[in-house]
Amino acid sequence: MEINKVVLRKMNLELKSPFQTSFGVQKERDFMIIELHSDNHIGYGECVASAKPLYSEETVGTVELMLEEFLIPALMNKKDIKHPDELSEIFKPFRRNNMAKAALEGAYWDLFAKENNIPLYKALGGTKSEIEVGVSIGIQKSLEDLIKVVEGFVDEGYKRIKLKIQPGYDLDILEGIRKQFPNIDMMADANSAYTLEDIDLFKKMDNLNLMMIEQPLAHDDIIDHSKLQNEIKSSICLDESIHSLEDAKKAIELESCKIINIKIGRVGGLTEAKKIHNYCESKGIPVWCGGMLESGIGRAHNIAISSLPNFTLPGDTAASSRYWNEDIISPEVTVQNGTIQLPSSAGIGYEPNDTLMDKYTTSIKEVFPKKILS
Ligand code: OSB
Ligand code: MG
Repeated sequence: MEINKVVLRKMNLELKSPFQTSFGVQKERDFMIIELHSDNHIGYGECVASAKPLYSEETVGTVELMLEEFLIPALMNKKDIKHPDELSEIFKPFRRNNMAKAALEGAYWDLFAKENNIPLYKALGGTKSEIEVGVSIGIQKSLEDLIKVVEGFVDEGYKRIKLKIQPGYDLDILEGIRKQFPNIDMMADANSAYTLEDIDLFKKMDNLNLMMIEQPLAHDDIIDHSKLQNEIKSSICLDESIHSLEDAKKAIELESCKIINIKIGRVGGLTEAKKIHNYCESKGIPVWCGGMLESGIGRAHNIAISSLPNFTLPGDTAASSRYWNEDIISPEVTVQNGTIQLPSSAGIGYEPNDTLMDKYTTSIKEVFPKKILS
């Protein structure tokens, strides 16, 4: 598979409504798209790093540097690649920077699937023809506002509602929603806002029939999560703490969680995501695919990986219309009765719209072949 051009685009999309978590408010999404060009096809990858290092240490700026100085040269210098699973080995000497690695690997997977004329989900070993999806709802000004937002998404058919929580906006809010919606599948996501001192708060949440509590404690912890999991009935799901198969193995061994949220960017790519999926399957740990407020390109990769059999819980891969006034792909991602149909065309299965891509591109550069300007 001959790659003859690599293009990096910085892009900006405005969210339909601000998204507030315990680590900040996002009104717009800055992200990067990688294009890998062959003679006949373009493979697309989205980098999920944000403008600021609040969810993880990576940013749009750090991924640009990593890609240009290390990852793209390493890929282009490797001549005899037969399968995209080899990319994670090529990138392994470079520590961390998982979102940068995942973006480039994702573009390669898309190109590989297109060259072989198969849908990406089949190239990954996916077995489902549709996936179930939930929605992640940011912190609102009041319980009344939140009830209205939840109602809208429940009416749209989403299979599970995730509520962001933070100290001072937690138990009362969850109780209020549970009272209003006694039968919905619901969960909470704290994005690391609590410590073990809050253990009584989590014990009280045991009465609310939550599907799980996502990442209650520190972003880099699995020890305190194990202590907490031991003390509460609700399942803990780890997000921020899991960066690799090794992390997943250790968290499961320590009983730090009963569920894992797999994000392709956080774990360094689709190949590592598959490995975590397979390991969790062997241990009876259900997984689901998290989201990072992706554009349609990143969303398409999330949909593809969610077709693997142990993605048994609804993911955060909501419809394009949940985030954007116009998404950059056609068709847009649509959700019917809380499900998304896997696209059947080759690669990611959604075509980036050139006009909209250009409209939301803030800068673009060809990084291979390197142009020497004298
Ligand atoms: O913790 O899952 C998270 C968005 C940005 C960063 C972290 C998270 C999230 C979400 C939204 O919860 C997921 C989505 O709808 O894309
Ligand atoms: Mg999360």
